[in-house]
Amino acid sequence: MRIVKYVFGLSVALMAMSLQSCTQARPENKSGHDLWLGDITSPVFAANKKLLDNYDKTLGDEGFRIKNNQKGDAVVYANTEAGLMYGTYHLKRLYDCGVKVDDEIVEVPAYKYRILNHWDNPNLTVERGYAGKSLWKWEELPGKIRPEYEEYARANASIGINGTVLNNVNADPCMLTREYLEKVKVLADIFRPYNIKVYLSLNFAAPKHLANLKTSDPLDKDVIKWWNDKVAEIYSIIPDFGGFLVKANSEGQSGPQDYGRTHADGANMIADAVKPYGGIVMWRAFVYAAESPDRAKQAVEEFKPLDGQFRDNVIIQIKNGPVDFQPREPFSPLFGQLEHTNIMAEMQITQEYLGHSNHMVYLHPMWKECLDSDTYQKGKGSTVAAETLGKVHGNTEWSAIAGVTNIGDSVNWCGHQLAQANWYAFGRMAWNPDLSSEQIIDEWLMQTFTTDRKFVEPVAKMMLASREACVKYEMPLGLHHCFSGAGHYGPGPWDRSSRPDWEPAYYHKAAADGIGFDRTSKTGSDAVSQYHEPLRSLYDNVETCPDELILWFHHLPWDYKMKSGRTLWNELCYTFEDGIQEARGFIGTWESVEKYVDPYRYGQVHEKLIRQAKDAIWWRDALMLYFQQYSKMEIPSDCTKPQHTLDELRRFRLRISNYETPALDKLPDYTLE
Ligand code: GCV
Repeated sequence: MRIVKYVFGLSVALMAMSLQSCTQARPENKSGHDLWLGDITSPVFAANKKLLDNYDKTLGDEGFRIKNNQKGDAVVYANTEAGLMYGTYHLKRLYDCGVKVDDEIVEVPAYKYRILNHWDNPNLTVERGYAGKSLWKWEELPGKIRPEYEEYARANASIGINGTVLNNVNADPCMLTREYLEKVKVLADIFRPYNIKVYLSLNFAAPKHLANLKTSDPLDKDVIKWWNDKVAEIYSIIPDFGGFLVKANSEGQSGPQDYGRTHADGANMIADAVKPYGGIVMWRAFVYAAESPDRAKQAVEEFKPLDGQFRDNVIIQIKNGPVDFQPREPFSPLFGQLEHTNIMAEMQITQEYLGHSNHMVYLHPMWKECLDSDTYQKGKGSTVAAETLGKVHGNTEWSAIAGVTNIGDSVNWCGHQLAQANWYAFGRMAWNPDLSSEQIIDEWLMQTFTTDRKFVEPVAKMMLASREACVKYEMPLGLHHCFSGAGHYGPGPWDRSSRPDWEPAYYHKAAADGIGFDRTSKTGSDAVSQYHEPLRSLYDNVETCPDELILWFHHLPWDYKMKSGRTLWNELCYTFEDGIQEARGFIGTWESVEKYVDPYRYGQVHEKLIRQAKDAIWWRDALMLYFQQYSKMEIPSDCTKPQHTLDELRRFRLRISNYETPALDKLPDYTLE
């Protein structure tokens, strides 16, 4: 038996049902378009929706206007059905949040392409997926259609998502076979009424794998022909196919460099193939080589020389930070280094490095920190948001943003009852990057639980604090990538790997003389020089570098005197301690709102918050006991006492794959007494 699934709260699920009934009953208007009427039983949907007779340029193809008519009823106006749909969802959101429409509302999405990236494999595993198996049941498609497919589309439409990449960037070539394209078509047909286009990740070596060509060289005429034919086939099956996402020459994936060609050669070949159909290519900048002395510099080193060589329908997809989705990274300097190339940001909604679906971490503050960061490329105001919106170089028609989803087939969709907030927040941010973290979490809580302020205020406060708490207990002061290689869950500062840049020691560089990665201009890797002034100097100078990134950019002695007056060692200990105490505090907050939540969701969240607080101590124990071997300093007596020895923690083995989150009872014993 299937338990009721909540999508951004039951209210949105109900909304979805209303939309379904209204889709079936849509009459034609005189302009030949359908009217989106809504459910007449709900006061909100009783409101009128009207397609505009004359195209209103301010609204474009997806925007809407809401105005009260003379009777005081709200009316949604738009140029398109998509606009009416988004307006209806917006009205529903206002209604659920108790907001009355007084003044006229005009909403237009900021980014043109608002895309989810699924890292789902054909065998139903999800790379870095912590919410069960893949939502896409490939073995059942195209014959059997699950109701979740349409529920997924509605949930996405309600927050403005208009594209989805269905499969993992570590792409199985089989996704491009006729057999799979017929399955993809079924999903595309279900998503189309919700204004969602389907995209696929491609395997660059597909011509070799699928057609036995001798090469996949992007300049080879047979290879070019193969891609052109394949793309024609795809569009004959899915006429509005969105295009491709590509991970090339990264972590073992094939790419143009295998044939002595550049990323531009590879991207352009695919871009030329999809261009006649209006398709795009999102080419990832996540590339790095094992032998490099500083992985954080590599995206700029690879892509800056190619600036201006990419076709206009290529968008370079850049992770928010220069390394890999750590709880805090400075923004990727590549956002400020290209002038004649379209760029987009890739955020990670799934919590690969933030406690998977065991930890409650509201991610919007992290993404907003990146989007609001100023690259200074063209002087003040060249923020990452402005760059990716195309406002800095005047290429707004290619503005795009991607989020690696946290969605699976788990009953609550995202593995943790509060993790849907991140899916929701990503969509809202893609629609409007100026929305505050406070507003988004307020909206989500009201739609998902209750509008009672006695619930919303404390829980919003807790969720707003959660990202910073996670930073404190996983990577204080910019200390990054100390994760266990086992699924990137929990600490493993001692871990070894087949590649140096997959080992924590490559990043923390703990030794008798201190800790941290020296990226300064004089003694370090000079990664600071990939940032424009005044950031370059700000980060380069240890006196001005912000504490939260100090060990990202500097290698400092254990007794270095911090701005607080404490030694670096003590500052690390007390930052961990703050993280531990904050995580413990979340449990009390949740207990204080028990009466507002149903027992099922209350219990699930409570259990996980307890584990989160225990994990915070585990992180502190592992890192500080390990570093103590070098610092020879003591953990201050007013900090939480370690509960395990270094040896015990080193012996602990978490046996999980990259496709799952650990069961709570498989984690090290900790007590919160
Ligand atoms: C899909 C990190 C993750 C990988 C992921 C990769 C990427 O390295 O650990 O699982 O692969 O990023 O973004 O391509």
